[in-house]
Amino acid sequence: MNKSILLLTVLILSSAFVSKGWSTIPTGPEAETKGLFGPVISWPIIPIHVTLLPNGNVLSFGSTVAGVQGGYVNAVWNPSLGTGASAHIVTPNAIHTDTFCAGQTVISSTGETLMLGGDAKINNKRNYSIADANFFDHTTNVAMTGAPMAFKRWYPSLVAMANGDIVILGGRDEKDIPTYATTPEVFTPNVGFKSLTGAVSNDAYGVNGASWKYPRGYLAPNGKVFIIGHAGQSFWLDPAGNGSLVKGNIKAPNGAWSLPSVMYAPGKILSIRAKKQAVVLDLNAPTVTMKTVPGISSLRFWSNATVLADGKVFVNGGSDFGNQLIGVAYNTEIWNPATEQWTITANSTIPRLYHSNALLLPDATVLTGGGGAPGPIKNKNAEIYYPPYLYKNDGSGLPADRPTIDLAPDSLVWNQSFNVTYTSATPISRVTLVRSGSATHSMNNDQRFMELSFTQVAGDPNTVNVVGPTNRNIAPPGYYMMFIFDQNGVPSISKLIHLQD
Ligand SMILES: [Cu+2]
Repeated sequence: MNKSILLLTVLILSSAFVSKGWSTIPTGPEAETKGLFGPVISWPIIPIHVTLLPNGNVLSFGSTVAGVQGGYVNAVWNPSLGTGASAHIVTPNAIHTDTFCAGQTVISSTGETLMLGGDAKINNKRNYSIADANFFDHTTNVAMTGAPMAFKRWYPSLVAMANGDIVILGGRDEKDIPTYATTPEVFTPNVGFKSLTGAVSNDAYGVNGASWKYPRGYLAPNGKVFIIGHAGQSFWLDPAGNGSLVKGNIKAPNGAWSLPSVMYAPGKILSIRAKKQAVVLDLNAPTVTMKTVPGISSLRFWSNATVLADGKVFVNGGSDFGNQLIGVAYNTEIWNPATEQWTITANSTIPRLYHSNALLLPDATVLTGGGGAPGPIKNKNAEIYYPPYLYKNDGSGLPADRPTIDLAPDSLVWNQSFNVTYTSATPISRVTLVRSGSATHSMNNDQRFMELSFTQVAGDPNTVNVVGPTNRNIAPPGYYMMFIFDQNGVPSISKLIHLQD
């Protein structure tokens, strides 16, 4: 598309919204234990897919501005401009691909958001698959097309690897007489796609157990991809050469493709299963172990799980029946990895069901939003959740003073130590790193959390020396939010850091 036409379209689309100014942290009783949701925010589309971009903006896509299925536009929210309409822009998808129900992740080496697969309409019927590869550039807010994948994919998963490659799993290939993309592919930036013909499987990402629907794959400490199936069976995918796949030793309780799993610590996955069950899978030892932990409070089909700045896991949304307003979980809950216990937390205003989303933001809040297309309600809106760590521990319900990061590097290599200069009323108690997320369909397998060790710089009360990630299987290349915490456990706004070669 001609750039001047594009710019004009952007201006026209964005001028339809009126600014409401900056958001402020809401206050209220119990905020220090339950957190709070802010007011409902209008969104220019249904945010079916959301990604935190390298510049701290949030990309969303998946519906039209009318809230109808169809990823022909990309919406970009700039949180530093507040939550009003002027903080959003909408740009046309320049190559007219429908990215509805695609898979997406940020490519570390280019900063582009890779959007793979999606939807096609044939004879006025929707949900046919496409093999399109789109690249969204956050510096121009424009998506452009590249050479396609070998397979059409509707509902694929993308897994960022230690060398910067991206492994693509699953998705439906043909619709009328259904076939599935049972051959994984590897995308190498600036090179292209390679099919893993040695790792074809109907069990791991094909017809069996609906395993083709956004397979839950995670880069593990051993450098391979661990897949926890919706039906419980685990798999190991090694993308080396032509790829190979073996069954894992673990079979988890039956789950659902509408229930989330999250890598909340290096090599550790909290997985929500059917019947409110939860398990922790530990991939750190040569043999994976599984531990049953206390379950969630309700069934929560189409809930989302988000690792917070402090390593706790926030679960929001869902209902007792998939995409129905029956047993809606307005409440939320936080899982503490230290105690493995859940705490019921604040209520949202809006049900968050199918095609809803959650994403940790650089200011340690959580963007929750979307739902619909199809669904009982069309949620062209979002709500920001403010976790308990943002509040004073004195019962006042007031926001706590936050430490601030004054100076930290923009990028890091592995095994690097670096200084962070800060302002805080009390000494720093923790430094954490959370990988920027890409979420859709109750899945956000890009997010990962780690604690960083640090020492106070001698004679300098405002500088800590931090040791960055040492292991690229635990911290693959990409964009990360670094938070510092004060003695009260209050996190700073993060510094976005690019971990790269
Ligand atoms: Cu979908």
